[in-house]
Amino acid sequence: MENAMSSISVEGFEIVNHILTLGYATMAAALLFFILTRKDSLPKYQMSSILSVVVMVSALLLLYTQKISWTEAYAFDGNEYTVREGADLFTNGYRYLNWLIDVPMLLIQILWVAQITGSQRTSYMFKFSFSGCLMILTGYIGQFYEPGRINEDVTLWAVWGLISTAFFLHVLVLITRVIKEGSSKMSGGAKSVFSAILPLFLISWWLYPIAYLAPYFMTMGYSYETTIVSQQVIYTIADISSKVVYGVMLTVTATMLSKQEGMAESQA
Ligand code: RET
Repeated sequence: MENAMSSISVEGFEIVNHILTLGYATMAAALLFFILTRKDSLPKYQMSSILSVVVMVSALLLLYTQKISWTEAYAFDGNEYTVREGADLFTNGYRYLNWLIDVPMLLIQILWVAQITGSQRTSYMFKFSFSGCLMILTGYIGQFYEPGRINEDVTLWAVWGLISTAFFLHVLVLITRVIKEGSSKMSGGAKSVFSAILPLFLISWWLYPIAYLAPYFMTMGYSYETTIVSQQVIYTIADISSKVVYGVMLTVTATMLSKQEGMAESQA
């Protein structure tokens, strides 16, 4: 395990480096998009854009940290990349802590576009934050024991992963309800775009538990390199879809709703 864990080919190293850079560059570009398009919708929808801005700033900083953690963990030995003596190990731990901020924000921002208001909104905000945060915290504990780490413990890794999945299922039930309720109040283009958020959500959010499982492939004979490279690629695809594409779809829906509700071009 020691040896297998300490080397990565030039291609593998570069793919991770490039994909992490793509990740934070996308967040930076999207940050500008959400700031610049906020006023294209009526004030009652603008909280969705504001929360996207919060998510972008936190993800931008985290993915940058993640890239630095990657480049500092390995050194080129003229042939391949090996773990640098005395360096901090590369870790996904920062990601989990970033999700602690982003997950509640992403879940809550949709409530404004779905036009869920008053005490119903407060109740969803509480439930989303509760289950979202517990899903992340239990998964964070579990990832310390993933196969291939120094203190690997497959049982603990699986048990915490399953507890986290129970909270995840609760989140999925709630978000399905919110999207159905929201789209039932809409018509035309806004309804189509808003309804399409459900499949996007289901696919992109399931990628995270799949990435959590990636280290298990090592016990099935895949190399450390294949595992870690595929894990980082999956995380980046998931991050771009669950934060940026999702946020853009909410913005587009809000803009269309605002037009239908009589917001003139000149007001935008
Ligand atoms: C964990 C642990 C294993 C089981 C499950 C998980 C789910 C994670 C999810 C994360 C979503 C993160 C998002 C971040 C955006 O910034 C914690 C990996 C079910 C669904 C959307």
